[in-house]
Amino acid sequence: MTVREINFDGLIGPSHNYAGLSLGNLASARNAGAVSHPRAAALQGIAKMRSNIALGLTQGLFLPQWRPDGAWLSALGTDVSNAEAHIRAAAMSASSMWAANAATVSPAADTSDGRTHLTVANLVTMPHRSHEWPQTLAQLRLAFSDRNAFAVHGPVPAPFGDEGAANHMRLCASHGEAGVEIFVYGQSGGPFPARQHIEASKAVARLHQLDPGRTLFVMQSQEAIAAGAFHNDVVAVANERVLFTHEQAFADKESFYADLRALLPSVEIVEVPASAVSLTDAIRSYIFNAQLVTLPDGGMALILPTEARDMPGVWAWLETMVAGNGPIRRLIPVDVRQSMANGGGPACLRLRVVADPANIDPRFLVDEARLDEVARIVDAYWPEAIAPDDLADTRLIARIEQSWLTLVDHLQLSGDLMP
Ligand code: SUG
Repeated sequence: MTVREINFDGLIGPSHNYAGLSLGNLASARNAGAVSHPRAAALQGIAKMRSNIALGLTQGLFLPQWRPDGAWLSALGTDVSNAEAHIRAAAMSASSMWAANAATVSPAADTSDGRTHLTVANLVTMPHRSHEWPQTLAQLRLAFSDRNAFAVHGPVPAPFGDEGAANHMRLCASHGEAGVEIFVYGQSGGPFPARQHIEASKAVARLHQLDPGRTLFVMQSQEAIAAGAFHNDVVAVANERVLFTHEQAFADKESFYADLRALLPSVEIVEVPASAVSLTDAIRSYIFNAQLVTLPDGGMALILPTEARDMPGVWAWLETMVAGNGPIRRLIPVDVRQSMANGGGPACLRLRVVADPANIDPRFLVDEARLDEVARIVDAYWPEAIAPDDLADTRLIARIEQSWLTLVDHLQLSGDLMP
């Protein structure tokens, strides 16, 4: 059995647009009303996947969702032509691209029944994301249908907000070994919503049959949420025995670090001080919304957005870090600017699953050749640009629907995923 980390990226959908829907996500607010470029966006995401494959990493793919979400509009007693603008925008959102919010994943080594558990995130805090889970769950049930290897759970019930892996970290000696799972939650009361509720985190830990002695619940700092860290993965990322974090990410970092060190003595905490990179600059540059990966030669690399390279102070700190003796040896900037303009960096675009690829439906795994095919469809069908007023245009809607149908048909998933 070859258990390894697989990164499932959400392909950026043909309805990608900037509707300013996410209160507390500063990039989404800043770019509200801007013209989006869905084709370029999807090709940027594909280029990131290609670059990760070239590094020797295993790559998976989640499909965009059917948009506009007619089932959701119908449950609201309307349809895309008659809906109010904000409801229409929510029904058209391509937000499922941010696969880190698709589910929380606990690898088999951590669970008492020896299966990999996945709980689809309910995303109840933001209306445009609250209707993602049924289509996400349908894909998870297909991709991870092997019941000996996987257990796929439905969403934790409202009102307990759950935003999936974006608020979950796992530290371990190596991917295949038992780890410490860390659930990061927020407390409401600040200027922006806290999207991850502690009761949702506790429910996921129970559903996944985790060892309570190796599970930590850690509160996000209020300053981090107020500065725009709407998910913990905007201020911290973990891989194997390394935690890369901003010093202001957690409400009580000393007790968190002490608990972590007691459970995993080999843990290495790479902390970025606020004196070097302020929370504001961390969130502008998204240095923590990076994919921290173990390369086949054993060294670790940080796959981070080009925005981090474009901020001289931030980049200088990172270059000093990799020149030192720490565990992170390489910096790999990737251009995902279209996603970044809605607050989604390289780490938001992927869901990590530690498993044996042989147990996964191969339609959800990609190599260079399959990405070539997907890129050809994106090139031929995805709209070039979408302005906010276009969302009501029936020709645009027909094109978005045609794009999705062509892709899903090509990947031989239409029989399973038709809305
Ligand atoms: O939920 N943006 C997403 C970004 C999610 C990033 N994911 C992680 N950090 N893991 C969000 O706020 C903006 C959509 C808009 O405004 O049109 C949006 O949904």
